[in-house]
Amino acid sequence: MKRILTVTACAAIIGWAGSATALSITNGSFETGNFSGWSITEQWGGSAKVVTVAEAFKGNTYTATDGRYMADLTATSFVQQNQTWSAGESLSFDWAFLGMDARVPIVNWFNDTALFEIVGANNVPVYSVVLADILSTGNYNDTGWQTFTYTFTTDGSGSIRFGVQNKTSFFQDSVLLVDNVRSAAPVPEPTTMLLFGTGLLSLAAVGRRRAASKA
Ligand SMILES: [Ca+2]
Ligand SMILES: [Ca+2]
Repeated sequence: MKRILTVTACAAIIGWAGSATALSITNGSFETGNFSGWSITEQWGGSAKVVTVAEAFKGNTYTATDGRYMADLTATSFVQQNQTWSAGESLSFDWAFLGMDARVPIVNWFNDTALFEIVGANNVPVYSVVLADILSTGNYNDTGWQTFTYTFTTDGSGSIRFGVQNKTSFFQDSVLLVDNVRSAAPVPEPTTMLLFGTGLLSLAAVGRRRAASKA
């Protein structure tokens, strides 16, 4: 009987471990002071830096939302990190868009654009959202710090990617600040919780019997 209970407890623990979050963000707050754990793409004079302070066009000053450092992505540049994820997991991060350009109406020139993307294993974006652009923010305007949360709908692997694109010209480089990239654990499934609970009860039973036999 004791052996059966112990096996049940082990099975419960394995079941619990199997439901742990699969996302594992490395250096998501950039507190190493660099892009350790991230890969960088810089195009057309853009640059990706880790900084402690950034200034918007109209003079607003930005500092990190978590710790001391944050990512400063100046158009056109991206950073990305390989990840594996499970359906139901969530990813959150803080971001601010510092518009450094003026959009030309109708033709939409110079509409610098900040993006968050999920990139599939074949390096093709499977999800892409415009966090902000000059159109939504206003000429030479900045958004203040915002938080974005994305919930994965299927199991998968690939990369998470942040960046900002210069549009129409390579001048007046808008900036995307990112900090505190973090995962949120999925809600455990009821069957897992039941199994885990059964395991705890079994462990308690074994412990009680051991205590009784010693006494
Ligand atoms: Ca940070
Ligand atoms: Ca620009």
